[in-house]
Amino acid sequence: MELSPKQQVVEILKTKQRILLLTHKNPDGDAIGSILALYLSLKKLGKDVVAVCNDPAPAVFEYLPQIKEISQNFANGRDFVIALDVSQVKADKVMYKVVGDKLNIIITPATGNFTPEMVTTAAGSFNFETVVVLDSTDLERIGSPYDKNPEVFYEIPVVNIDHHAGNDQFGKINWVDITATSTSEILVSVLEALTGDPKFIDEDIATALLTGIITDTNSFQNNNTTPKSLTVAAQLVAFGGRQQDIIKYIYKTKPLSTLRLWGRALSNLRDERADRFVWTQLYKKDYLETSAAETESSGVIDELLKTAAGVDFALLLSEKNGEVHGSLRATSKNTDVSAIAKLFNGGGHPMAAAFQIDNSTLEQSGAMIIQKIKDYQSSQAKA
Ligand SMILES: [Mn+2]
Repeated sequence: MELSPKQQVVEILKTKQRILLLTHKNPDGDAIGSILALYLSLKKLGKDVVAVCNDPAPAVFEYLPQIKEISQNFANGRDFVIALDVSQVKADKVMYKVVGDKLNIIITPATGNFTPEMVTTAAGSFNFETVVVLDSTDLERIGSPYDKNPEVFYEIPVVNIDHHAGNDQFGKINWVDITATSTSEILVSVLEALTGDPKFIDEDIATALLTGIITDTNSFQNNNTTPKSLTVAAQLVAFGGRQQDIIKYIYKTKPLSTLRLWGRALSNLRDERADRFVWTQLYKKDYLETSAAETESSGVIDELLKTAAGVDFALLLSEKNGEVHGSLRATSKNTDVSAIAKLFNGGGHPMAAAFQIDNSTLEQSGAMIIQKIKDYQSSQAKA
């Protein structure tokens, strides 16, 4: 009988010893929570595990234990090969000795002599036996760990664990559960099946998993919140998950740079009442002058702009990485903002969507974007 994806995931995690964990770039709470929880769990099971993310975790997640263990590259996971050309001179014996700070590899020739020109070095194969990719719809979203080492994804089996509907099933094993609120929620059942021990999840693992569930449901406020996610969250609190820490650090305190940046977003707010939306913009200089990171604008639309009364949706335009990024949030279920994102080749859900204009600035494309949306809104009003 064929194993289910869940059984296959459990089987591979049980049998493999050297495991690489990856998640998507610009990590959010679920990316950070799921990779850290699986990292801590596999360590606890005695595995050799390395966790890598393209970007460091945003400062807000500092309350998570061992967050610094997530590194930005996995160069260490590769063998280093010293190769000796034996076409002329054959080797008889090879031994090594550590002398002070040096590892000496001693090769005794059968006849003749070896010379330095016969030695070359090369990168060997990866030490990992499997790679687990968390919360990422496709391999490109991983960023540089994938871009710089694409061969690793052909050489060893890839396990894909995700909850996004658009996941392109890039793994050898794909566990994509679109009914789960978060990758962290899926991991709770992975860990149960892997360890068979209901007490395995300790306070630190529970706090990481709870971070993923709380952030992906926006503290159980989003309409993707399911009865199951509430049950799982309650379990994690029972296991010692520090829910109050999560709420305090993520929702109740903000760096001053974030407050300054949000202040700019609010003071730039424009009211397009006739076309039933509000919008604002953040220039590159707004980030620089407030010392805010590009990720710090992400909450302003959900926490403030979306609360605007008397409109269908809110739009935030921001200059990031040489691109103009647009985030859209509907204020009611009667509006589908993914249709607006599609005007600019973006996408998302009816309540939350996004798009991106590559190689552009607000000065170049801001007016065009607003005009196109106004035209769309008035055509909808007539229809
Ligand atoms: Mn997620």
